[in-house]
Amino acid sequence: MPDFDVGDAQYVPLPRDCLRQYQRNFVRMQSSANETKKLTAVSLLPAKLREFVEENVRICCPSNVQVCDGSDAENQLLVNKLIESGTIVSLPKYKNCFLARSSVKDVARVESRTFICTRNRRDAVNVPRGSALGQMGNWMSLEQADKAIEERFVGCMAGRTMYVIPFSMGPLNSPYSKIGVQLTDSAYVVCSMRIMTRVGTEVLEKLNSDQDSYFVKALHSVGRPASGQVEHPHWPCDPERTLILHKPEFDEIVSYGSGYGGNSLLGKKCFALRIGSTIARREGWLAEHMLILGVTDPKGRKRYVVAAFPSACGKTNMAMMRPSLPGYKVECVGDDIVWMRFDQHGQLRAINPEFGFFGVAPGTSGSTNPVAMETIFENTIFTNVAQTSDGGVYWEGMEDPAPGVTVKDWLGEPWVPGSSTPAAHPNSRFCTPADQCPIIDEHWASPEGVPIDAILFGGRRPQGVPLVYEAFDWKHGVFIGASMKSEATAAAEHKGKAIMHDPFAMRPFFGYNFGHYLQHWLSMANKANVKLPKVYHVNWFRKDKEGKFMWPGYGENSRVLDWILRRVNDEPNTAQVTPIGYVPTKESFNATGLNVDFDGLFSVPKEFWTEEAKEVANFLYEQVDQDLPQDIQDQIKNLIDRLNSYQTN
Ligand code: OXD
Ligand code: MN
Repeated sequence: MPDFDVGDAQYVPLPRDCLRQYQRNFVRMQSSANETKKLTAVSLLPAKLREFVEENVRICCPSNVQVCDGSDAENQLLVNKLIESGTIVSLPKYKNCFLARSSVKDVARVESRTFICTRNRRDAVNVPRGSALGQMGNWMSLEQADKAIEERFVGCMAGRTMYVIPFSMGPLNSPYSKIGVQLTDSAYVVCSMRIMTRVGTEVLEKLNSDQDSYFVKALHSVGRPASGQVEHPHWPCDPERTLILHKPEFDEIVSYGSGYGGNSLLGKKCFALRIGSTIARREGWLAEHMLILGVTDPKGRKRYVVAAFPSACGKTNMAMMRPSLPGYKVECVGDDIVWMRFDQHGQLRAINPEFGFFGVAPGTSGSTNPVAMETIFENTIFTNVAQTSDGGVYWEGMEDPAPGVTVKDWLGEPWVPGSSTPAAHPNSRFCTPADQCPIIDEHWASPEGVPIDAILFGGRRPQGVPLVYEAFDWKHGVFIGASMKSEATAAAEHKGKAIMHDPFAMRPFFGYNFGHYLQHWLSMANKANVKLPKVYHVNWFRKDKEGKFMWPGYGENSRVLDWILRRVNDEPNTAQVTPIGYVPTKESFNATGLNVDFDGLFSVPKEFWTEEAKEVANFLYEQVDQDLPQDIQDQIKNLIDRLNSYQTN
């Protein structure tokens, strides 16, 4: 049984002249190629790419095909078109910034409609024990996927332009990078992909020069409701039939029905994480949901760390941190995704495969993330934030608008401070070029990546979890990643604040069976002569008995980085052993000038952890069952044993 019944959704009737229309297009493509001999003429595309385009033109029946060259001129034409159609409005308060309002039914990633499609279910997802429901991804058979695609895509682009977006994940000159081509009928997606990835003719040139012209195939349509009723003409979508499919065996992505974020900007979650993790497994590296930052201490020693937090848990804030500790400097390499591998010297190296930031807007302010506020008011597409009458944007957390300035909420309705509904949607976003970040690291686009010395895992844990602790070794670190949990956020369709398991912050992004993924992480230790980085768990969100946050967070998190650097630099007397890992000694953690409850922040309550260990063990045994690696089973046992003999005072 597939995880989702694609059902007998009505077929969208094939426009009668679809095939004829395709033939006309084809003739036009040929003649335009002859006239211009442009790299972007369909008939001059590398053979495999041309085949991919033509096959989908035949299915989707667009009235036009445009191969994107990534130029400013092309972008300007698309922006004009989007303004004309009412999809975006210009924000004259800033330079080259725009606001889009999506359909209310298309505001976040839809995890329940996201599938990994393989011949064998067990290749794609962990197979839970008994009748338990799988929590880490959904599987669909290849046959079901093909049926679902046919039901949705035939004729779906009639009357629209099909854009062909050649893009690179990672710098074009990096051996770690990969090329993708996205076909889409959304100009908004083209403009956003141009911010988030490296788009253009250089990618086509690379494809042309490569022997096998390898690229990941990504097909996207905002769709067309079967009823024919497009509810929100400025933002066509088909929420009833939205599907996001991945076929790792073919390195293919097919996304239908949504124009929003990770559902439609296919370089990001679909390619860089889901398909990326399957490629990484094949090739022996890691594709992860992590930020990358460089941190320099007062002695001028620089280290790079990566950190995995679930969506909307502050990765962007951390990646752009302004350290409160004097003499420290943080520089940003990336805020969401990392591709990393051990080099020939055994050093773990990472690249940021993205080119922009797709950050959550609400909560971003001069006090929480001043660097982001210096980054995002140029060349940015905002989506679902509120709009001010002086041509700017507004969201929760931002300074109140100046007197006399009025606000329209994300739905375009008048809004005043203190209203019962939010001004901006909780998952509203800014899409902004990374190189505008004033603290972008000088090596952020280095083809060889940056050397990584520490891996952090973290989540929103109101109870029981210390501010920071260190794994005893690599295997224990992998177990800590597997045990990650966090309060649900607005980045996907979940409601409320339930604490959810989110192993490695990858729960929505695994491209293959989580048990195999654990084995892959464990196998890094078997590579010859590798320098395994230290692994940490951090939690900025612990609350006291009154429900108040115990840690100020943001720039003060530099104190945690300071301790991590001491550990990485092998400073003596910096750690004490607890059953869950090493926590800082009081002397080694710089809390000078802060009024915090050190003992409370670092306590490891026996009762809480005994429950936690049981719950994590149940989760892992139930979810991963036969594929749970022996090393992880041993880690569970070791933790329980350590807790049993734990004496608290
Ligand atoms: C994101 C997410 O958009 O994780 O980065 O949802
Ligand atoms: Mn993310």
